[in-house]
Amino acid sequence: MLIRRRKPIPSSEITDERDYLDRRKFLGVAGSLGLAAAASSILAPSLLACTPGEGSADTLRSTSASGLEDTPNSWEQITTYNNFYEFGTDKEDPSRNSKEFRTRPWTVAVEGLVKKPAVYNLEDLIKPERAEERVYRLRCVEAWSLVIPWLGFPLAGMIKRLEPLPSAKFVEFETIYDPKQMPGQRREIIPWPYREGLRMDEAMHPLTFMVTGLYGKTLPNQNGAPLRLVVPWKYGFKGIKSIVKIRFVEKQPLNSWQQIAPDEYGFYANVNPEVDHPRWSQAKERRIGEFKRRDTLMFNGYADEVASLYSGMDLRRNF
Ligand SMILES: Nc1nc2c(c(=O)[nH]1)N[C@H]1C(S)=C(S)[C@@H](COP(=O)(O)O)O[C@H]1N2
Ligand SMILES: [Mo]
Repeated sequence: MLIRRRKPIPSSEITDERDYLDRRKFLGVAGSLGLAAAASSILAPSLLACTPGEGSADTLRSTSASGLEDTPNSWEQITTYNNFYEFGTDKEDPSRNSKEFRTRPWTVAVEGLVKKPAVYNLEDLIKPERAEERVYRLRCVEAWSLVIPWLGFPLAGMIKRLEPLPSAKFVEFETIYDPKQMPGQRREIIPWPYREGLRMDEAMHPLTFMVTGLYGKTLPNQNGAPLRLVVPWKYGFKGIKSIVKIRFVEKQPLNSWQQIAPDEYGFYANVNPEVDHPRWSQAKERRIGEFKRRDTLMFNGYADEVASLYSGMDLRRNF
């Protein structure tokens, strides 16, 4: 699971990545916030390379609190070491098998306890959102981690526009089911389609992010194009990819991994070094590209921002 084969890095990608890091260094801390706000359109993320912008106080707080001290992993690492079982279970499978995956046209069905249910064209759904960059740590339940410069927008704004009813206590997400395009779905690896869920206050938290890009570019298919969720204080499996359905519900939904192995995977899946997976410790992790293991941090290092969501809850029971 931790074996990583090194492949030659295409020169086009080296250039992009170095440009990106240089830009950050040159602009300093404020600069990367400028960069964060510079994407004037999610659908044309390349614009962000040349358009300066100003960062809001919001971006500033959440970005600086959320991983700027970490050096992002390389484009190569982020796009070839993936979990996306729809395209196979080996880490290299998603990058190999998702090349032809069609992400346009793309619709997202909004259903359930909400005032504006509809099948939205992706473009219409995300058009009102302002793109920004967030450098987040991703901690996989398999005890490895990556640092990823995502491009996207907070889920909260989108939810507000959709106007959930007061009875909506949770939000559920589904990945596309398309075995013709997704070889993994031709086998019963897990019950398809992949499902995830969040409590409404988790979904509305300012760190919770809908992702449409990576390193200032359009999201590669293997990372969950065209639209995926990222919840940085939770194990990576909460970050459902290639979303086609968002449903507002009253009762706590069942997520795929919980459905498969309820003793091993819970609904909350908050990163917690003190609660071991039944088959391995969660106390440490290996950052991809490093040899020495790091300590895993409570809530993946985002405790200051999110611990209050769980005050009074027994996090050993609600794992
Ligand atoms: N639809 C779907 N979403 C998924 C997965 C998956 O297999 N299918 N794997 C999850 C897991 S276990 C992790 S760690 C992250 C990995 O995201 P990345 O490949 O972009 O780093 O995606 C999550 N989202
Ligand atoms: Mo994971």
